[in-house]
Amino acid sequence: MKVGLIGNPNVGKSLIFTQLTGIGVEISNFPPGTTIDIESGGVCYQREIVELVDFPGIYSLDGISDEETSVRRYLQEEHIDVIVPVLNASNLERNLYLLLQVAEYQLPGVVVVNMVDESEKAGIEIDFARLSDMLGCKVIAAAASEGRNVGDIIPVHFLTHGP
Ligand SMILES: Nc1nc2c(ncn2[C@@H]2O[C@H](COP(=O)(O)OP(=O)(O)O)[C@@H](O)[C@H]2O)c(=O)[nH]1
Ligand SMILES: [Mg+2]
Repeated sequence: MKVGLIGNPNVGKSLIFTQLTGIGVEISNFPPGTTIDIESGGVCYQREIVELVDFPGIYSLDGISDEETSVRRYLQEEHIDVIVPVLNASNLERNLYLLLQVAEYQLPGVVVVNMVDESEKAGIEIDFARLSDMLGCKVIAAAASEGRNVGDIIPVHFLTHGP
C-alpha cells in the first residue's frame, strides 16, 4: 500500500514522514530530470510494509510551479492508494483550498490537522468532531513536534482499506 502526505509548505509533512519512516529513505527525482525531490520510505505496520511518500509543499493541484507540476504528474502517473492531507491547525481556512482539490481527486479517508500544540497555545479552539462530520472522514489532531497522535495515521488506512 502506498500512502502520500500532501499539503501546503511547512505544515509538518516531512516531520511526520521522518517520524513514521525513521531511516531507510529513498529519494527519487520525479518527474525525471526535474529538480524536485520526492522522498519515499517504508513504514512497517502489522507485518506489512506501507510505502509513505512525502510530497513537496503545494498550495494547489492546478498551478504551474515545479512543485505543483511534479505532484500532479506523480498522482497521474504513479499509483497512490491513499492521499493523506496534512493541514496546519492555526491556518485551517487557508489549507482548505488544496483539501477540496484533493477531495475531487480522491476522497480522503483521514485528514491530519497538525501543529495543534501551537493552535492550543494561541487559544484557537477547533471542534474536531464537527470538522470530521463536515469533511465526512476521520480527523487526527496531531502535534508532530511532540510525536502526538502521529502513530494513528497509518492504522486508519488498514481499518478503512484493509492491508
Ligand atoms: N510546533 C510544532 N512545530 C512543528 C510541528 N510539526 C512540524 N513542525 C515544525 O514546522 C516546521 C516545518 O515542518 P516540515 O515537516 O518541514 O513541514 P513540511 O514543509 O510540510 O514538510 C519544522 O521546523 C518542524 O519542526 C508541530 O506539530 N508543532
Ligand atoms: Mg517537507
